[in-house]
Amino acid sequence: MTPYMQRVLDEVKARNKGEDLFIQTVEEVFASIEPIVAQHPEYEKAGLLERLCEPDRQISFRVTWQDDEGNFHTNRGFRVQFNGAIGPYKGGLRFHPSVTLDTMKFLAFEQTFKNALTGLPIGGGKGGSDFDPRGKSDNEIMRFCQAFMTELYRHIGPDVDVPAGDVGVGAREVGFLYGQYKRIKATWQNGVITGKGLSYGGSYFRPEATGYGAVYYLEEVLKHYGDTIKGKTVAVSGFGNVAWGVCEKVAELGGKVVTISGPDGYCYDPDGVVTEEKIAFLLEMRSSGRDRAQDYADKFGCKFVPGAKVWGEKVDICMPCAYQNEIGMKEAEQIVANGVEYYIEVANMPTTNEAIEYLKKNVKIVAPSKAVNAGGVATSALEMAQNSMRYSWEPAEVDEKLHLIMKNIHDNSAKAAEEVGLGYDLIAGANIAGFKKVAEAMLAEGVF
Ligand code: 2IT
Repeated sequence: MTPYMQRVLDEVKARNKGEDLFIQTVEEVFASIEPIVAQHPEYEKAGLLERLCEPDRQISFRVTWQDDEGNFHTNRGFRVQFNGAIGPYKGGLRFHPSVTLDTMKFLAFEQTFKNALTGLPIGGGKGGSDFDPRGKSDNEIMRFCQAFMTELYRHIGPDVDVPAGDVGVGAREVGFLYGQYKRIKATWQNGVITGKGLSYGGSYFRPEATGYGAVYYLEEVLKHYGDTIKGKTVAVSGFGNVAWGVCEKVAELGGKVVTISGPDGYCYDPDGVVTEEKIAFLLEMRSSGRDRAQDYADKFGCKFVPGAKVWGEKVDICMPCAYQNEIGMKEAEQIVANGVEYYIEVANMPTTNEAIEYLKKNVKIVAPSKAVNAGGVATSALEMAQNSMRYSWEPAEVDEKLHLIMKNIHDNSAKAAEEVGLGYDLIAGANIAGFKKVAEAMLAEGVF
């Protein structure tokens, strides 16, 4: 790390004490961009890294809602608008009891580089709440979403900040959130949230986009090694929107996902999550609000291991689709011992920095989530484009665009690492390519 980078990192640590997730992402990005920062003394003159590591603004607000018994509950809501250099802030909303400002900042920082990588004009933001959707009725979810949007609406807009879903926020929640925004503003402003239903301005393939995009990216990686997905076994964690899309696309291409998981444990299905019935059941599990993986094992009669993670199973490819830091050293060692070749992150920051370093040395290739899962937000940007045009592309057109975007993300990342002599390093490449674009825009726009 250059002395300038070290100084900024020290400042970041001092200023964000206790925000370990955020510091982890800054360290991860800094570890990759050194060769570029070293080549550009103008970054230091313009105080660029200092500005890059401080959110443009972070909003925290009270959300009070009423449950079905008439009791009132208060949660905390957030929106972090991290970097708007290349476009309106864009990023999902996460509803999960573990959400803190730290969670929002790490996700918004990641989002800044991810969004830059898509090649589309979107800045980085993230939001959410420590609300726990588990076990809540539809009406409770609706009242919470309405209360949340009653504050959030004043901070967003089609040219300002465009939220979407993330963990705990799917089609149902987006509908309630958007309905409340429209009620308050009394205008259509249909770019204002993405992941909308097809009947009110959503895009084809947005629900599938994160999972499909991840598999399109995986295909490019396999191509690099002269390999294909046919006949490969894949371990996936989680069973939400992202895992679902991965299962479906992997099956379509002749591979099979053999694990899914939830907070209660994991399922091992040697026949694969490949049939239409099994894939559709994942959606039912998500909409049931039970947050329970065992339902799959009960239904399809396969192995369920309570309280454990999927990473002890022997597979060819690992694609973590659940949650941050679910893979530490212990899991990484299992993965290596099982002879896994391709470690493809899908969830945001699923791997600790220590485990990443170890995996990089011991598996064929590690691909970073900010590139692999960028198909979700990229398709959100396609939704914004269609909304602005008052037009809707056919499903095949959207899928083709998503496919091309994922190929470009892979190729641009590979090239960015190659150019600084790092070879086929997809982590460094993604960080460098994303950073270069944001840095160029920040320099061009002057210091503010
Ligand atoms: O992490 C992510 O990229 C998302 N949750 C999707 C963000 C978006 O705006 O579609």
